[in-house]
Amino acid sequence: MGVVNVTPDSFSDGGRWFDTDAAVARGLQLLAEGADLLDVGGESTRPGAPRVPEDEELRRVLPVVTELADAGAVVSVDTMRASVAEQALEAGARLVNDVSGGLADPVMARLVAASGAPYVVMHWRGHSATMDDLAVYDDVVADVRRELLRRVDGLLDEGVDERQLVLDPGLGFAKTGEHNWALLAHLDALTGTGLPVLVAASRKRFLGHLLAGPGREPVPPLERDDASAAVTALAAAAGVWCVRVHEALASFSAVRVAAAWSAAAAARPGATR
Ligand code: PMM
Repeated sequence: MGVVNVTPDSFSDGGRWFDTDAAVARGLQLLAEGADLLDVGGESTRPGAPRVPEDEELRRVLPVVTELADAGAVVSVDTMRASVAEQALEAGARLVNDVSGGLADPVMARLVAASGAPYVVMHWRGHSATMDDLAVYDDVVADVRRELLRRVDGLLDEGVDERQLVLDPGLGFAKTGEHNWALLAHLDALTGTGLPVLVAASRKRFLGHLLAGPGREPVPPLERDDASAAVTALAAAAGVWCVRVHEALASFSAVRVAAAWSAAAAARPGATR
């Protein structure tokens, strides 16, 4: 899944694809580099970010969704608002990616149920303005799994079909770097549910800290792509369904390496996987 952020202020690529034509061109480039899906979003969720008004989010997202869908892309809309999801689906989007897992907008679950579209349910505890204060867990892997499965139950109660659901641990959303690493190292806690899993580590702050080393300023987002691709390889090997990334080419290669590796492991006589 290639990221098309139509925002002036995303931490990872803020402003680079803010204009409709630039965003569409970026989407087409990601497809050419191997992306299967394009995730179009109009609201930055970086820590501390204010909310974008609905009309502004629609103004950013709809023309880009329309043009990319018309060009044949499988488009996902990255939104917490049911109204935006609904109009994006009408404009040709085929997935809804909701970082709040339905918690930010009480209408979202019913909209998703009625649409039948695949729905990414991310682990979320609160809006960007406050989320860093909510990064408190007893056991982050068990807590995130339990809270996500509670969301799944809530969504099923509102008529969403289990086959629509994709789980996402929500790296960086009310999570410290240590929390993110624990979640990545224990992806089996989510893949073991039997639902498809999406991981979005690309260019996130914890990778910047890792590369800089202890006590140093994190390396800037545009220098985190190699580390992002390394996460893709390991996540793919761990059985995730999708990785959400800003650069498609290296992750496309990483996914192919992981697939060849797993196939060879399974092909050995007597192999159990
Ligand atoms: N992270 C961001 C935006 N959308 N969607 C999902 N499903 N999971 C995420 O972790 C996620 C997301 C923030 O990153 P960006 O500003 O680079 O888009």
